[in-house]
Amino acid sequence: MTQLVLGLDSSTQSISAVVIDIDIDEEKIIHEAALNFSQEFPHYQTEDGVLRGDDATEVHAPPLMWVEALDALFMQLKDAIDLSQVVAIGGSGQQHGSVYLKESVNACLAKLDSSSPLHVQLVDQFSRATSPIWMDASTSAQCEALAADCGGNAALCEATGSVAVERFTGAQIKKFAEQDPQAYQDTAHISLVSSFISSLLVGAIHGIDYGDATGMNLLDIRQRAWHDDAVKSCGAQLSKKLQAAVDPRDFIGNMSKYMQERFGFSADCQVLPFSGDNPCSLVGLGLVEDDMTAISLGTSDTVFGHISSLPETMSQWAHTFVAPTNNYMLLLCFKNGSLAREAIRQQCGFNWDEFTAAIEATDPGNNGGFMLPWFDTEIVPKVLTPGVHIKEIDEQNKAALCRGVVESQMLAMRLHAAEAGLEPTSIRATGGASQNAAILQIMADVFQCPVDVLEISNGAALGAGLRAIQAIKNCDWQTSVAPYTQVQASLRKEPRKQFATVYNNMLVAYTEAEQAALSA
Ligand code: ADP
Ligand code: XUL
Repeated sequence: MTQLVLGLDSSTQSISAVVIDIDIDEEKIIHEAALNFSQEFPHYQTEDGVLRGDDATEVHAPPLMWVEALDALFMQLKDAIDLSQVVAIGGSGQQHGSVYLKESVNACLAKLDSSSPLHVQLVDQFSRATSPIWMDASTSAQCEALAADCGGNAALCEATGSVAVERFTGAQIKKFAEQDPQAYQDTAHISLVSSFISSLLVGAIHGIDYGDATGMNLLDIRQRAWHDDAVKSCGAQLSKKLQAAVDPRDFIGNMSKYMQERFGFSADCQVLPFSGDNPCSLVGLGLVEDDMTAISLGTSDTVFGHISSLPETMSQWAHTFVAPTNNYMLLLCFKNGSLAREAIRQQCGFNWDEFTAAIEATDPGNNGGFMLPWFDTEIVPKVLTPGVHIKEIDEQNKAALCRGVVESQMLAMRLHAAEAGLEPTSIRATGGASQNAAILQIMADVFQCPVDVLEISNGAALGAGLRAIQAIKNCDWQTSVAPYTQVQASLRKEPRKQFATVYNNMLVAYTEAEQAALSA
């Protein structure tokens, strides 16, 4: 009998699914589907999936929209495939966003009527109508207090994997508890986007998985248990509202009766706790062993990789999350990614082909010219006042500016990734700018390791599905993910050894310039 696995991703703008056939000699993705929140569910009045208030730092989303979208996606999938063949489901959610539920939610989930959509029956179960999401930056005061309550940011980072961060859930809960104590008291359960959706599937609220829990500033990353001081700082009785965190590798239950009756799932279909989109993408890119690192060149650039043990000292630049393997992942986010490359391209009046030709017309090392590419405020390193510092580049020399911005970004990534404990021996590149071969060659030369590209459009949903395959087959991670995460051999960029010294020297100059700018 055909066995299918479903990978779901509830992201900021859409919910999507990949369906994988796991028959021994025929492993393949047989179906993909997606629904865009703002386009398909305009009655929630979101823009690109989010609600913005008068205060620009506050960004929320309506959790009921996610519920309606889940129901609609399953209705669509039911028409396209035989859902009774799905043996396991894994899922991913945008990280950090939190859902606030009343005591009655479990009773409601237990007696759902399969003739009626999920959102109609859940409408009264939220103690907070909207969910703060990862784009919310309104909690600086709470971050300061949380860090102070936990012995300072270095101690908090050592304990939970990250310094206090505005979008992380701890500070978001703390703000809610302070500003609306009655609604906080009426909240019996706090879920993340990920655990909320998997709770809907099994028909009962369950604990958050270790991976997404490390995006909250609340989990003791070593003990895999709530951190007493952090939890106390963020709200009264908080650990009760959270339940114990769960292992991302263990199924939490089977599809509920409602899901079976409404969509035709089998009673034997097992559900893994959903996790964050970044942990799931790690698996979707095939990064399940050490020394495997990915660089995503999107709006922001991110460097992330799998590590099997924690570094001696946790980097305050990086976020350390528990990975779906139950080991760890490091993630560094550079805000001035495509933003900086596009700013230089526009300043030069180039299209991408001209930008690429300009890079190719210049020499590696750019005759010593580079820049600190802080067109906007920066996360790594923390730069609050934007400013581009050009070093040894004639600003009329367009080609040197194009090479300069890319080389400088790669140097910054190499520098800070190494500080966090990531020294890649191979890199998998993804994101919009990874289609640019000249940029990939600079990456290979600066890091002095091969760079591969994967053709994956939805790494989070795929990774979620691969997590479920690993759990159902109970085989090693590499065997589970390798068939789906093959690199395109013809696109590989090899490092050119003759430029190793050039970039080692440049790294020293870059580091000194960065330190000087930060201490100015
Ligand atoms: P997001 O983070 O929003 O998902 P993407 O991964 O889709 O972003 O990347 C989009 C970015 O890719 C664009 O902003 C653009 O700067 C960049 N991009 C697209 N084509 C090229 C190219 N040929 N060379 C370099 N950058 C490119
Ligand atoms: C990671 C982060 C985002 C969200 C949304 O810390 O905030 O990547 O997970 O995708």
